[in-house]
Parts: sequence; C-alpha cells; structure tokens
Amino acid sequence: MKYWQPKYETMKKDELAALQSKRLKKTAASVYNNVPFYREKFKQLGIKPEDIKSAADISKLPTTRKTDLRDNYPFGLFAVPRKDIVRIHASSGTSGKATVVGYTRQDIETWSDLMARNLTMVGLGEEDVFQNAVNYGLFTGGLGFHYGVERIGAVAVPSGTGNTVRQLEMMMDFGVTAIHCTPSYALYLAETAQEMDIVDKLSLKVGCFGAEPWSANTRKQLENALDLKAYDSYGLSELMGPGVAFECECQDGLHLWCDHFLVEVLDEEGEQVAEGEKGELVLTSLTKEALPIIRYRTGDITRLLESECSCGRTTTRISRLLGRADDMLIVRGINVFPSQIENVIARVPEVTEHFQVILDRNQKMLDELTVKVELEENAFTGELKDLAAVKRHVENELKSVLNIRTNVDLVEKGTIPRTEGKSKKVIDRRNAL
Ligand code: DLL
Repeated sequence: MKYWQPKYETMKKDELAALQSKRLKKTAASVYNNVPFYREKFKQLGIKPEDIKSAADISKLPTTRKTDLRDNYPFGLFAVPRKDIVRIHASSGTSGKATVVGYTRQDIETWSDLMARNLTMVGLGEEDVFQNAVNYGLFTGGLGFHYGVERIGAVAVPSGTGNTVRQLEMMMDFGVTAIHCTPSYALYLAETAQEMDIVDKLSLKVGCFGAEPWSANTRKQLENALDLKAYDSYGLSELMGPGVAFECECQDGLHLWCDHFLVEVLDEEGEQVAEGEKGELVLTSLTKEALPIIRYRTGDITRLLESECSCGRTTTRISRLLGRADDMLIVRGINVFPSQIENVIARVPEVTEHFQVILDRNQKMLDELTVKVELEENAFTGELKDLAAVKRHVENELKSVLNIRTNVDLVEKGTIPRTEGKSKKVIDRRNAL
C-alpha cells in the first residue's frame, strides 16, 4: 500500500485532533484579523478567536454560504494582500457574479500535494500517463488535477475537453493509463470507443470521475465498458477544487483530508449526525491562506463514515454524494438554480409564471435542459412565426443568465400541473439511464 504523505494520511486520531485544533485556532485568528466580513460575523455572535480552544469549538463559529462569496465579489473574503495571490479560479456557478477563489503559492503547494495523495491512493505513480479531459480555464478541475499529476511524476496529457475521437486516439497513441473527466463525458467516451471498436487497444487502468453526481450503476457501466477501475472524486472551488475527498482502492466512501479540512455533516437542526446518517456536508479550511473558509455550507448531502478503512488511512470518510440540500442542478458541469429560470420567466410578459424544467441526457450523453413554459392567452396570435419569436426570446434570455443553451417548449396555459404543496419544478430523467 503506497501513501504520498503517510504521516498525515495515517495519523492517529488523537494526534489528528490536536493538529486540527491548532490549525482551527490559526484560521479563526486569520479571518478575524484580515477579513471584515468574518470580523463582523464574530462580533454578531459575541465571539473572539481566543474562544476557539479546540476543534470541538467549531459549532461556535459562524457559517458561510455561496451568497457570502458573491456579495463580496471578487476578492472581498481574501485574507492576504493581492501581492501574495498567485492564481485565481472561479466556480461554475452562474447566478449573478461568479464565485471567485484565490490561492497563495503555499495554497497551490498544498493542493498539489492533496491531489498527489489522491492519485497515489488509486495506485498511480511515475510510470503512468494521465489524460486530463476537463476544461483548463477558470474551472478548478483542469489545473487542479494537472499539478497533482506532475507532482507524482506521471506524464500529464492536458487534452482538455471536446473532440472525442481525437481524445481516444491520444489514449491509444500515448499509452494512456489513467483518465480524468466528468462521469457523463466518460460514458460518451466509452460509447464512442465501443462504436470505433477500439476498447481492446486502450490501456486504461484508472478513471477519476467527479464534479457532478453519478451513481453506483454508472460506475459499473464505466468499469465494464472501459475496462478500468472508476474512482469518485469530490471537491468544490470554495474549499480548493478537486481533491477535497477521493476514493481509495477499497471504493468504500471518499477519504476527506481532515488535516486540511474540518468535516461536519449536519442534520436540519444543525446537529452533527451519527456515523452512517445523512446530512449536509459543512467544511472548514484549516490551512488555506488566501481564502480561509469557515463552516462552508456546501449544500451537498452525504453520509458520515467514521469507522476505519482497510486501506489504513485514518481520515473521516463520506459516502458518495447523495444530492443537494438546496435545489442546485448541475447541467453540463454548470451550476443552475431553478430560481434563476423563474426570474427570467417572470420578466417575459408573453408567458405565465408556471414552468417546469426537464433534464435529459442525449445520445452523446450530454445533458439537455428543456424549460416548459405556458403561453399567455392574449399572446397567442394564431401566427406560428409569433410563437417562434416568443420561444427564441425566452431561450436567449435564459442563455444570457444561465450560460447554457436550453430548449424552450411553449405549452397551452393551464397544462403545467398546479399543486397545493411544493410543485415539482424539476424533472430529472438523467439518472434513469
Ligand atoms: O466541480 C471541483 C471538481 C473538479 C471536483 C473536478 C471534482 C473533479 P465547482 O465547480 O465549484 O467545483 O462545483 C462544486 O460540484 O458542491 C457538488 O455539488 C458538485 N460535485 C463535485 N464533485 C462531485 C462528486 C468542482 N464527486 C460542486 N459527486 C459541489 C457529486 C459533485 N457532486
């Protein structure tokens, strides 16, 4: 069994708790002294950094939400001067301003090491050729993985996204042994490889898949189709990017690197759940310099797994992500909130306020978002070209807000079901596959 940083990966629970306490105290002091937003929050709660004596005091601290980052756009929550920032990324969220995150040189070092831990954990090393088939822009998945691949001394193939046939050719020509992409893109790669009848010419042994939800069933499908072992990779820009939690070869939950992140899984009352129970993942960074984050409400639902893993690592594990506490959807890797759609629809006089979002996965395994909206009676002129114009107008408005193409389906007034309780605004048919 190989570890990248065995000292931290297999640390005894009490030593780990002591390290977490030390780092939490430092983080609390850093945000209090350097970030006006947090200083104000501490004041409202009547606490000072000195009140944090150990990691167990975490529940005294305020929580942070995505909207707090947006409200402080772009750099308002940074805890270091601009000269110490060496890189920024942005989350894929699209409502209003993007969520901008920053890194110091040391933050990039930490991130590279955590990615190196993950890649070593799934059996990769300097003999491997790693194709990184995700976007290399502001999205953290590209450079985040890339630095980890270089750190373990494997060959990085920064193929980025698109051109599936070329991606597969590279895999054959370069003897690629490991790939990283979203699970939905992996399904498309698998299907194309089968159509090209080249699966036996590939030498893939490991697939790292994440950035969006996927199921145990998809894992089986991918492992069979591509003849590799598929591992779940979880992360979020606000805490760093990919590499926050990752599966080991046991494929029994994701190891969350507790020396760098303090994990809470909270129920609806804000209480920590027991082992095996579901709740919202709430994370506190323990070592981040540029953008320390206190009790970040990820909105992701998971189960807490505290028992020891047979791989020997002593971190807390979390189960595969089970859904969202809010209604955020991830469509082609972009975060979409139904409330954004609602706001757009409300601005268009030709349609009613009723709508329904339908998510499908097309033949290329890409997400398709259809928005059903009702035409107002007085907007129906009987002319098809007028209908087409309304449809185009709503589609364009949605595109400018969501940043993704949608298909608008105009339906007759009264046909979208009304309910007394919560209406089912979203029908997600993607996992029916
Ligand atoms: O998606 C970081 C990342 C890149 C993770 C590459 C893994 C691989 P964001 O764009 O900020 O960051 O989106 C974060 O994506 O809160 C989850 O809702 C979702 N997500 C990420 N990984 C998984 C996963 C990157 N393995 C948001 N399973 C998170 C389910 C995931 N959902």
